[in-house]
Amino acid sequence: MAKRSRRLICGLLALLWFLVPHSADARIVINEVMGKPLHQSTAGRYEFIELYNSGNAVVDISGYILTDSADYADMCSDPLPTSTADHEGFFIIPSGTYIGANDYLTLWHTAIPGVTDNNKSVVYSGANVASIVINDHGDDLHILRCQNGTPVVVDEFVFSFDFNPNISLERVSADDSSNNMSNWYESIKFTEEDTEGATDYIRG
Ligand SMILES: [Ca+2]
Ligand SMILES: [Ca+2]
Repeated sequence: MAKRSRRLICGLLALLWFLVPHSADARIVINEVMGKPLHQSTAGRYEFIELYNSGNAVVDISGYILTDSADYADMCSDPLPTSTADHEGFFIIPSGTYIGANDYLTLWHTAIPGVTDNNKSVVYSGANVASIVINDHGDDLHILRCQNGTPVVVDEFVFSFDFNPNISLERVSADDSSNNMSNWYESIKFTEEDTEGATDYIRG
């Protein structure tokens, strides 16, 4: 190939890199964590993890993995591991799951009629080796995507924190580090007593 053609192709590829939105630049962060829903914390019921896309393009998160295991190095292998060393869980986000630009998606432990049955909610049941349960005193939460069979961390929140009942942790800034505890505050949106039907969940 002539030198000039090679230069032209390289130039076009570089231009494409800047013009086409690519997932490596997408900014998906863990935005809110409900670790201790009232009365249900040890079973995990009603726990949720909210994701936020702070980028300007829709992001396809199909196939991304949510896990509360620190043992995720082999999680993208085929077949997926049948157990993790620390007996924590994982969940493969179903195909056709997208987060719009500057939009949110909530991953829920439990299906709640009227709350989780919409296209901005996904219930993490089924394809996980053990149910994901957020420890009431902190946990490991990782959002991974698989690249050539290797997990790439999209975002992670590894924290030690004593949850107050029915009070979630909300992120302050999408740009600051997830693992900086001063980037989180306790939400007061969930102080209403939860009921079994959880119809009093206030989202925002
Ligand atoms: Ca919990
Ligand atoms: Ca856990």
